[in-house]
Amino acid sequence: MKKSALPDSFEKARVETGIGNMDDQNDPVQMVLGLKDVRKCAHNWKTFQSGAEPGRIVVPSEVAIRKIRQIPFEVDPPEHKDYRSLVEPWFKRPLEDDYKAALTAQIEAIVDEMLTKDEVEVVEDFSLRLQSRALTLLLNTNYEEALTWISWGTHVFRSEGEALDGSKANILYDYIDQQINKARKKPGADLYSMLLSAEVNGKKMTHDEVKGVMILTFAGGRDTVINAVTNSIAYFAEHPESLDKINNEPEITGKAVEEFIRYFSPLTHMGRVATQDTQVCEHAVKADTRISLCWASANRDERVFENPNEIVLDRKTNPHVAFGFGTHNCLGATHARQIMNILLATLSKKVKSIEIVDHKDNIEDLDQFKRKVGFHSLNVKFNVR
Ligand code: EMZ
Repeated sequence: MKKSALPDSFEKARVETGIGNMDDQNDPVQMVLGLKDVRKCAHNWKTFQSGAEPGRIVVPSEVAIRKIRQIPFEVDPPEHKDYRSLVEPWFKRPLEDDYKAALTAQIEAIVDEMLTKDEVEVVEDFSLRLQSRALTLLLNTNYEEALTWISWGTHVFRSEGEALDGSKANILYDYIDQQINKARKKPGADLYSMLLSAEVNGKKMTHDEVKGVMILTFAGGRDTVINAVTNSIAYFAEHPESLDKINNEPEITGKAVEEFIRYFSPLTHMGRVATQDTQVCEHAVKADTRISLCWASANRDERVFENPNEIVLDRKTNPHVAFGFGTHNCLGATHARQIMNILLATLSKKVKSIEIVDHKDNIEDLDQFKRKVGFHSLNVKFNVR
């Protein structure tokens, strides 16, 4: 098997029952595996809520390390909409020309730097730095802040080998407190200041509400973006003809981005809490228990995708749910797509081939399922075009 392959761990369960079961810190999860069922449950926010105890809809649950509600992600309609419409225009800024130009400059610089090295460890030296620097654009904050964020490593709530790490989470929370207080004293053009000056339903947001938006911004797009970027590099290493194809047919770049994101599905699943006794795929779901919407499985659903386990760069119809589905679809998707678009364009323009020297897989433990999500480390050599 190719090193860049991410096998579908859910096929058997999806085909046989449509449901997978996992225990998570004694709060079990029934995983919904088929695309149609995932969509149906995502749509049904009254029965499957996001506004449960903070941290509980995340799998693994973050209730032990987080008391603050992430906003708008852990809020249900109708309040959800008030927050979402406030932050939405800000998170669409990646479509603006200035933003694109700045992001392109960042990505070209880091690719150029990689081309001068004998060997690169992609996760730390490339993806983490790229993600952190790009985040300064999303927050509209100083470029130097990226150095602090890089020092936190690839996940803000987890350290290597540990599921969840409360003391690590506290570093993020303290940092955000400080930044909010700074912005309150001296407002600027950054996201903190925008949130502090905004009103939701005629009221200023509280410190903890601003903090909730910021925690989501830092946590939601961290390991997900890092895995997407790293997995792209691994794929190109083993499919150099894809670099040529995108270079020769740049118009397919957008399609290739969607296909990578479908195949990688950087966020395996997201939970919901049932508000009443109900059923999914003829399985009973009791009130106050959890289900998860398994994007990674849905994106390999053989009833929807032809050759689901293959990357087809210019796949025609691609109704993937890697960014979620319905009211809560990913707020950071515009930024993530822009990163991937520019990354693919830059690599295909500048890089001829990539050699994998060494690698260590990152396998997510989902109880009865083990899923490769990317790499703990990936050593490569970039060759200039
Ligand atoms: C949460 C989640 C959001 C969670 C869209 O995903 O991402 C996870 O990586 C975080 O741990 O807190 O933000």
